[in-house]
Amino acid sequence: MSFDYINALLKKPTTRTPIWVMRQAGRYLPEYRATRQKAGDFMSLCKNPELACEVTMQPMDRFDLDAAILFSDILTIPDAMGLGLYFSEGEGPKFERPLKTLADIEAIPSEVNSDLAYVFDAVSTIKSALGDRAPLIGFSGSPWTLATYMIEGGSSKTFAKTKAMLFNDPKMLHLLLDKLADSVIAYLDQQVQSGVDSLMVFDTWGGVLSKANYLDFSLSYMQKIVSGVKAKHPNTPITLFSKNGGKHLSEIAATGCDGVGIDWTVELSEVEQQIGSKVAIQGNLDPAVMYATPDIVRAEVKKVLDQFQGDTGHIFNLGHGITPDVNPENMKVLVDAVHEFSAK
Ligand code: 1CP
Repeated sequence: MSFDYINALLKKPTTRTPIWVMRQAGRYLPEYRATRQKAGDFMSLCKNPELACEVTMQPMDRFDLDAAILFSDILTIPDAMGLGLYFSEGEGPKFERPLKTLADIEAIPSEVNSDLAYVFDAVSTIKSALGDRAPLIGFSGSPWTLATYMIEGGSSKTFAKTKAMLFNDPKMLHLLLDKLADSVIAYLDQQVQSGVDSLMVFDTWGGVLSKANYLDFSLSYMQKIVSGVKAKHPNTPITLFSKNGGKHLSEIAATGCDGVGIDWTVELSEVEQQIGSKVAIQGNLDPAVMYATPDIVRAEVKKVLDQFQGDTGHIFNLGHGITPDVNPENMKVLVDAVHEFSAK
């Protein structure tokens, strides 16, 4: 099978610009909300391969998307490490036992695949449902982004505890990040063995670090992941996405990854000039455009497409996830506009 999404990642010819959307299976879809209700809570949905498959397929059935993404979460690894993940309504993820001491970090295992069998089962279930309709994207969080949740005990605005550890006891943080990198490598390896066609690493919080600390505490571990996974699966494309990482794109592109995700705070044309000869670029429509009228959505899509000069190597996406209060009709407008304007 030849897929535009995979071809674009490998900078091979495509029939048109492929598109998928971060959080394409999610709360903006009424059918997602119904399945989530049926599951009881969010983690029960993730842990049920049939239901995870059902929600993965919902946006594929509604829209002409060029890739599906495994329905799961980046916090499955910390959950499997025993931190006690739960989702409180409207408050996002929380951990019952956040990491506080060196002993806590020494105690966590560096490979948790045996407790993540539900993820690998979901991958094979989704692959059978997808058939050759579209490729399947597997993913994990970056070690730095996972560490912030594990140390803060949930979402954060200041990252106070994680940054205190970074400055007070960098060795301790490095120990955690190294263990997380090993567990991510094993996790992504098993996702590929279970059938995913490409991989993405979400570094949602890399952009809150200074340049030097970004390279030391975030990018170096993503580099370890790219090298570790490529050693086993040289032909599986890997995309790295550091939100707010616009100042580090050359360094990201030098890791040996195939694709670089960008948010909407950088100009696609400038990014293409900077790294477009080395890697494919994924992005970068402002997710807030999805609140505008259909005509404006189409016009904004055209602006993004017009910035990209090459024949291939662009994967259209929003610069971050689609938000829960977007009208699903606009998703159809978005996907169809990308295909219409980029058809060769
Ligand atoms: O209430 C609900 O139904 C839960 C909302 C939700 C959803 C739909 C969460 C909780 N996770 C997900 C699915 C999810 N998460 C996917 C599925 C596939 C798809 O894209 O369709 C993916 C890839 C993720 C990845 C994820 N989870 C990231 C990285 C990407 C990003 O958005 O930056 C992060 C940071 C998380 C943590 C998380 N899980 C859920 C929420 C609300 C959050 C964010 C919390 C925060 O802002 O700190």
